[in-house]
Amino acid sequence: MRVSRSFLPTLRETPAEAQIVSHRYMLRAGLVRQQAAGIYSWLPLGHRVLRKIEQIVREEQDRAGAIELLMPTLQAADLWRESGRYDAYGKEMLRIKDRHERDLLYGPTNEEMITEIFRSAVRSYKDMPRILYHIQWKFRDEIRPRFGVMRGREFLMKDSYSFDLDAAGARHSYNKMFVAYLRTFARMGLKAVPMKADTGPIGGDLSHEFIVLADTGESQVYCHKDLVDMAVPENVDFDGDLEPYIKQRTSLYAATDEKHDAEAFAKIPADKQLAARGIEVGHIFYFGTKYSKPMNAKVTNQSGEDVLVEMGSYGIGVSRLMGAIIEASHDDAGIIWPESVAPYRVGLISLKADDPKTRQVCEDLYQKLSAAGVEVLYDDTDERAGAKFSTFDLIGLPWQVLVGPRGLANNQVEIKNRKTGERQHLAPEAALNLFTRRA
Ligand code: 5CA
Repeated sequence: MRVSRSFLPTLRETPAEAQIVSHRYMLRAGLVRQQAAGIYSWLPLGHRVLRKIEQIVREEQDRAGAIELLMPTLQAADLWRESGRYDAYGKEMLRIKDRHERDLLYGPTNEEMITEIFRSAVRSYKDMPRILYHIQWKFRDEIRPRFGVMRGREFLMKDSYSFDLDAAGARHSYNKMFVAYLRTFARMGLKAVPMKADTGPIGGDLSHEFIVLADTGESQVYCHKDLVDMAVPENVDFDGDLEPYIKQRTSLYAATDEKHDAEAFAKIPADKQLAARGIEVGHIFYFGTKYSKPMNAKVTNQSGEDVLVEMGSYGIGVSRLMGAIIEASHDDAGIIWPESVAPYRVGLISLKADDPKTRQVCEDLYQKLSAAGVEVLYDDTDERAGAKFSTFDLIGLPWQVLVGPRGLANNQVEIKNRKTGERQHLAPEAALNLFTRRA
C-alpha cells in the first residue's frame, strides 16, 4: 500500500478522553474512530489488525476441532423466553421492536440460538460430540463503556459452544478449548494466565478467565508467579488426554477477585505471590444442562435413552485483544506490533520523494517485496522525514526500511527494528533478501 493512496488518518494531539495508553494509541494511529459511546468504526489499519487477530483465533479453534458457522446479530426474543434469560438479562440487553411489533434483541451472547440450531439438527449420539463457533459482533449496553475497545458496547467476540453426551465428554471439550486458548494468546505475543472465575449471567459452576497482566486492567487477580511464564503446549493431540496440561496449571493458585481465597493464596511462598491487575481476554464455561433442559435439547445415547446434552461455552474478546496487545507492547513513541498481528510487516520510507535515485530504489523494493508476498506500507509522499519517522514509530510496524540519497551514495539503505531499535545498513538487494527469505 502506498501512503499517497491510503486512508491513514493519524492524529498529532492526544485525545483528551483517552485514559489508557492503548486507547490513546488506537486513536492517534488511526486504528479506530468512536461513533457513539462504546461504538467504534474500524479504520483501514485497525481493520487489518482485527482480521489478523481473528484469523489466529480461527486457526486455533479449527486445530482443536471446532467448526465455524455464522449466526446473526439480531435474535428473536422468544428464543430467550425459552431459557428464561429474556427477563433475567436486564438492561445490558439491547431490545428492539420490528415493524410488526415483534420483540427482537441484539445478541449479547448466543447460547439460546446455538442450542436451537443443535436440537433441530442432531438426534443421535452418532453426531456427537461437536464444538461449533462463530466470530460475530455482540452488543451489551454496558453501564460504563470505557478504555476504548476494552469495554465497548458493540464488540467482536469469538464464541464457541460444545455439545456432549455426558459430563466426562463435556469436560474433554472444556479442556480442548482451555489448551486452544493458551496457544491462541501466545501466538499474539501475550502471556495469558487461566484463573478460576465467576460465571455471571452465563451460568454453570466451572469457569476460567484468561487474564493478561496489565496495570490498566479492569480485573484484580491473584496467582502463583510461575503461571505467567509457563511454556505453551506444542504438538497437542486434541483427541488424547489433555488433563496433564490442565493440571499443570490448575494445581497452582490462580483466581480472579470474585473467586479469591486469601487463605489459600497465603500458602504460596511469599516470593511467588502475585497480586496484580489484568485484562480478561477470554472466558470459558461448563454449565451442563442449564440451556438444554429448558430448551429440551435431547439426543439418543448408545443405550437408546434420550438424554439432555451437556454444554459449555467459550468466549474470546477479539476486539478487546487489540487493546490488550497494545497495552503489552508499546513504548513512548507508539505501538510495537508483534509480527503475527502487525497491519504491515515492513514500512518502506522514502526520505526524499523528489530525488530520482531514491524514488527508483523505493519503487523497486516496493515492487519486489510485494511480489514476494511481504506486506509493505510504502511512504512515497513528500512529507518531511522527521514527520514520517514519528508516524511510523507510532503505527508500530515491526520493520522500517529508510531510503535516502545519503545512504544510496554508498549503495545502502537503513533497516530499523521497531522493537529493539537496532539499525542495520545494507545494500538494497540484501535488504530485500532479509524480508523475502523466510523460514
Ligand atoms: N457466552 C460466553 C462465552 S462464549 C460469554 O459471553 N462470555 S463472556 O461474557 O465472558 O464474554 C467473552 C469475552 O468477550 C470476554 O472474556 C471478554 O474478553 C469479551 N468481552 C465481554 N464484554 C466485553 C465488552 N463490553 N467489550 C469488549 N469485550 C468484551
